[in-house]
Amino acid sequence: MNNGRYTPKPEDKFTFGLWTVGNRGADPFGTQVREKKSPVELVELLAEVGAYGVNFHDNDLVPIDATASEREAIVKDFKKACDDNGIKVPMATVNLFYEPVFRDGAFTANDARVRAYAVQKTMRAMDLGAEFDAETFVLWGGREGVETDACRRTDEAIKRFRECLNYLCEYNAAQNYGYQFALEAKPNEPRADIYFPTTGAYLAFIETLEHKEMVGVNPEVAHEQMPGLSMMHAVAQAWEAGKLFHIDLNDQYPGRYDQDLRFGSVSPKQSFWLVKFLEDVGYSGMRHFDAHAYRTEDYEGVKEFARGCMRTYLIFKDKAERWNNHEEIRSILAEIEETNKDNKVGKFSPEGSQNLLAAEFDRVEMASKGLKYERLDQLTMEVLLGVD
Ligand code: DIG
Ligand code: MN
Ligand code: MN
Repeated sequence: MNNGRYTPKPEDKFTFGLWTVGNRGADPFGTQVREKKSPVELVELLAEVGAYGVNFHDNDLVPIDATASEREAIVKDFKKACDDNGIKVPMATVNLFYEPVFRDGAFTANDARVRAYAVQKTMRAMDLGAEFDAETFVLWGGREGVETDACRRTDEAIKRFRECLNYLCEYNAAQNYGYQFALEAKPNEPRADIYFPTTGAYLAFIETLEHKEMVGVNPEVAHEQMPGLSMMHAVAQAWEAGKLFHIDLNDQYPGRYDQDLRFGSVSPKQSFWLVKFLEDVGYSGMRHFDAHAYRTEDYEGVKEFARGCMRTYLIFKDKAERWNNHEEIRSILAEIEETNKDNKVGKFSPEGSQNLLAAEFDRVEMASKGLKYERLDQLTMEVLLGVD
């Protein structure tokens, strides 16, 4: 198994959240099955499996009721553990979803005090991340939503969310932290409906912000696949808009609760297209696995889970290279490109539009030739299945 070819290296930039390898296996129908590990022990585990970095919510590292001196000691110990193990902290985030105070939302809550507290908590989480030189700040609005739309007008919720983000962007500038904010969408769970349910919804919202240049997205595989969408298409749109600031990799059966399964363990073909896209465009950000091991596992199983995430990514990266260099695939792609060379619509001009209006198109001839996509997809499957 370990022939070295798919062994993670720092340049792969594989990261995990403390909450992922530290997940103790509780679910809505059962209590924890794994003992609690400290942040220092989790950093040691990540170093052992070959990860590049670790991420945290504020309270994954510093308990919400910690005193200033306790916070100081925790930060000191964690910094030492990261330094001793060569583990970076590329991303930080804030937990605005666990405490009862956020039961009606955080930035969109009806109680203005809750909104103010959520902004305060986020600023403090930004301060904490900055102590570790984190460059990306993820915001997942897990509680920003409703069970009943009787509670508030949706456009009012959007305005409140914008007000808090504009404020936090100003704080980022005032503190000279240089964070890129990455907004993470999810359609539902824990709320019956979460505002901004998809990455596309966030891309539209970002354009309405005062400091939109500071704000991008953090698409998650499971969250796009829950409603049956294509994760790669969401990522491609974010990339094309210059807004792919981070990514959460895992896997998911469409139409089910958020499963956060090991990367590539459910939908290898979709995972392959995603890895191929990221590698083809030269995405230089973190490959963050926001996933956790099965409830059946002990910590040796958790390590296998983490190794499996990274190994599968590297296997698909290798398959993408084979696909790009496959002779017959290249020849079919070249044929396809032939029909894309001329007759471009291009930029509008009055004269050009008159020419286009006068142009003759033989739509029967254009529809007459097969496009060889069956062969192209079969060859893709054979690359994936290792028979080619
Ligand atoms: C859930 O997918 C969310 C939270 O775990 C966290 O806020 C974010 C960070 O990647 N993902
Ligand atoms: Mn998730
Ligand atoms: Mn996530």
